[in-house]
Amino acid sequence: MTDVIDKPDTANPISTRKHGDVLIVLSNNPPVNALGAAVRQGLVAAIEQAEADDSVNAVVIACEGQTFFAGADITEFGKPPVMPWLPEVVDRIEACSKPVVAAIHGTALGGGLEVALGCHYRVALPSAKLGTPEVKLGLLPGAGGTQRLPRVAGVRKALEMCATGNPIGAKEGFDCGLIDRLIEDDLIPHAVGYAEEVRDVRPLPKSSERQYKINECDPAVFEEFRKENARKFRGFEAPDANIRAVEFACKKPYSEGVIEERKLFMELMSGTQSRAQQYFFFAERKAAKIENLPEGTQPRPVQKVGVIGAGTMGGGISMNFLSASIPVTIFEMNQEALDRGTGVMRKNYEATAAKGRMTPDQVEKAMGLLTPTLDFEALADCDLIIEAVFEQMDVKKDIFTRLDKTVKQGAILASNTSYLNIDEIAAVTSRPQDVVGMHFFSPANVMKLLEVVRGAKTAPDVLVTVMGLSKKIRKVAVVAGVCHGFIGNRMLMPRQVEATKLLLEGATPEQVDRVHVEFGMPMGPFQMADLAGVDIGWHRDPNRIENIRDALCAIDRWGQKKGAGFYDYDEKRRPTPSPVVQQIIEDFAKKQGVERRVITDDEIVERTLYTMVNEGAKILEEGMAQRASDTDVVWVYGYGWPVYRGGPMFWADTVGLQNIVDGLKRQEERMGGDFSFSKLLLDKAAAGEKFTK
Ligand code: T1G
Repeated sequence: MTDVIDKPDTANPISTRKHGDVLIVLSNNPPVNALGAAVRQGLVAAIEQAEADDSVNAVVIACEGQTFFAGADITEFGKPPVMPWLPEVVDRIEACSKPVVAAIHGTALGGGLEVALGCHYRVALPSAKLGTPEVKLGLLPGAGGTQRLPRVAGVRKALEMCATGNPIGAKEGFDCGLIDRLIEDDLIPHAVGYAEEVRDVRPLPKSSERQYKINECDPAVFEEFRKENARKFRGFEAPDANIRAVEFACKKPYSEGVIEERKLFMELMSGTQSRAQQYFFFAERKAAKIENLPEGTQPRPVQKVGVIGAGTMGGGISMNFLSASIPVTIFEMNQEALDRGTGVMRKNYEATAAKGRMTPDQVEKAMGLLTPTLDFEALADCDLIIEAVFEQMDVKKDIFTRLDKTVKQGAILASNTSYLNIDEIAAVTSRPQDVVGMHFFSPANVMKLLEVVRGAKTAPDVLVTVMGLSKKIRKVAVVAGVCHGFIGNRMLMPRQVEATKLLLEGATPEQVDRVHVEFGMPMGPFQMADLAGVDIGWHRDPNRIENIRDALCAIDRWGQKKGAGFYDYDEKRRPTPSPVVQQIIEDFAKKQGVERRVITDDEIVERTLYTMVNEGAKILEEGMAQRASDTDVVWVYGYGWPVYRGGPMFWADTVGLQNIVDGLKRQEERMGGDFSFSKLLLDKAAAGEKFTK
């Protein structure tokens, strides 16, 4: 859009100006032209102005700044509604007696796309994106989108956009009929030209009146779509509501469809899932903010990244930067390891290209930015070096000692450690202020979470640099303090401890895992152990058997990679309960004199998830996380906590902190009274407070 934007007048974000007989309606409501009350009022006023002015024969609606309207103003949700409602605004635009053209750039999302659908025509820059991401907020398009979109773009496209929330590009929009013309550049002048072309076309093409794309729809598409996405939509309410709304558009006239849409919208809006997903939308953005930084802290330039270790993590980490067009020098100790690592990276890229998500040229471009080396000195001129080697403190200390002697001053020295003490690592260097933790989650080129571990001496500009870089490499970064396991893994530990104790007391691995999967987790603790490797952190001495895990590892039951762990696996890695494991559990229980009993599903939730909440509260009270919502961001993006439950701390608020405390007190009795409560949790429960807003 135009480079220089007048200072926004937030009270009057909509301005109009005439170009010949075309009225240009412009929104200037940074940062994303959200359709707040003033914008809605301004749009209606502009349409009235166009109607009243006989010298106006057409209208163009466009936006200043980074994007066309990016949706309703989410900050207005839950507050008393201010007229006009968005559906009325969209209907008013469509009812205009003169053609209205939407000029789209950036991301026309949610209510923004609905405004565009209310227009008679839509033109867009090729770089523009169009979407209905309401489902990601636990909602559905509530301003006619579920009824207009299938009529314009077709039913299957509408289902995909509404139920998944994934945007499409302008070209795809043009191909399906959602966009009438792609404008290469100078969007507004060309949109005005388009408006001049269509000024006399009648009848005006109204999205709500188009029927042919509805009529050609095969009713079987709905069940097919549900089946195709059953796994992805499991546990969520909003996707099926979106499907039902679109289905309704195919059965009933528009006037009835919008009533059904409104009913479904209000049901979702009043539900816990939508509240959780709206909370999470802001939680994710809040995580990017670092509290109490010196004013004006600027990032250091990062033109070149070094990665030490070309194993699974080092390779995955490197791919994040290569995909963001940042050159990477990757160091290994021997050629065989280096070749294996770079080979895996290429294979991963080629697999992505095979799915059509990258072109072969992009693969070559990414791999072309990679410099494999056996020469440690080759890291000397990197601006950021990330160590991704064996999780052992002396190995890491040795590397950081070498880095300190080799790498230019001002470079950032990061460790990918998932548990170890960053301050201890920093202490072996002469530059602890340049040392930081960057804990990527495996597979590093896929998982979005990045824990940025702030050492006691980590400089503010190092943090600002890494947080900014994380956005560039499409990660969601959360700042963590230096403690064992930082945020995510530290909360994982008590969950695993309780899950294992439940086995001794009478639960089975499949029961514990089923409870977690029914809760909404992608897998339970024992499925996760088998996937990651039961032998992670094992002392490797088959004669030293102190717990169930030792017993499994001692007989080579290391998890999926060995075809057996807590479960037995067939050649397709399908799990079945193992009598061998059950016997091991019972033998251990007997040896430890544990009285086995029937364990209820509710107890499993209490024992595993309430203890996680308690640990999360300790993390907060120790200042190891900046805010409770950061903990939630870690667990949603790092471990697959169902976003429709907000995250462990949001969920605890919905359970009620006093109920959490009561559940933990029941546990304390079972344990003979030595449960370590978080003081913050006890205080908040006693005061009737919450962790999250
Ligand atoms: N309302 C209010 N604030 C919003 C907003 C919105 N819709 N979208 C973004 N912001 C804020 C955000 O909180 C952040 O604030 C700043 O803008 C920059 O955002 C009736 C009911 C548009 C792709 O779901 O996907 O329409 O942290 O960091 O990375 O059917 O924002 O700076 O204070 O994300 O460049 C549907 C949500 C709403 C779109 C830009 N629309 N937004 O990404 O910036 S529901 C959405 C986005 C609806 C109707 C229904 C992204 C973006 P702060 P950002 P970005």
